[in-house]
Amino acid sequence: MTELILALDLLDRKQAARVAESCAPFIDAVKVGYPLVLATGLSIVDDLSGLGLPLIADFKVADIPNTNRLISEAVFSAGFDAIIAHGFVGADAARACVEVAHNHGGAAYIVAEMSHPGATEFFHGGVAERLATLAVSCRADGIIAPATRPDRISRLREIVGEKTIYSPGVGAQGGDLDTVARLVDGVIVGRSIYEAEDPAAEAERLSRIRR
Ligand code: 3DU
Repeated sequence: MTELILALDLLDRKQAARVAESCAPFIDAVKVGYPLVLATGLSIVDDLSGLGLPLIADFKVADIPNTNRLISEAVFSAGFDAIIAHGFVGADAARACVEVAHNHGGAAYIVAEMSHPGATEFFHGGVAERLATLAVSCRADGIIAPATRPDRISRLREIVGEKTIYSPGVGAQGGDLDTVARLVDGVIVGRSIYEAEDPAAEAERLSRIRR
C-alpha cells in the first residue's frame, strides 16, 4: 500500500495539531517543514508525537557537512524520525545527514527532483539522475521525486531500485494520485487535505483511492 503523508504546512499550532489528529487514522506519516516550525518552534514535535506517526522534518538541508550534522542532530534530538536533505551540496554534506539519521535510528531522504515548474530549469539534463545516484551512494533511505512528472519518477526508480520514493505534488500542484501511487512508496499531500472543508474526510478519501 502506498503511504499517505500529510504535509502539515499550517502556521497555527492549535490548528495544526487539530488537523493532524483528525487525519491520523488515515495517514501514515506527518511531514513538517519551515512554515510550521518557524511559526511554532521545534516544540511542535511534542504536540504531534502523541499521534504515534513518523514525523518527517522537511528542512531540505543544504549546507557544509558540519552544519548539516548540527542541523540533523537538532532535528533528531527534537524527536523527528526522518529528515529531508538536498543532494546538490555534494556527497559529503548529504552523507552527514544520513549518518546522523542512522545513528538515531531514523531515516534520511535526498531531493532528486522537485515538483514545481521551475524545477526543470536545473534538475533536468541529467542532474536529477545524478542526485538519485548520489542518494544511493550515500546510503540514504530514499529520494523525493515529483508527482507532477510521473515519467521522471519512473526514470529515477531505475536508479534507486527498491529504495523509498516519496512524492509531493499530488492535488494542489496538479499531480494525479492514481497515476503516482503506482510508482512510489508514499505520496505527500498538503493543501488538498488541510484546506479541505473536512480534512479528515479528504484524508480518508485519498487513503481509499491510493493503491
Ligand atoms: O502542494 P501541497 O500543498 O500538496 O504540499 C506539498 C508539500 O511538499 C509542501 O510541504 C512542499 O514544500 C513539499 N515539497 C514539494 O511540494 C515539492 C518538492 O519537490 C519537495 C517538497
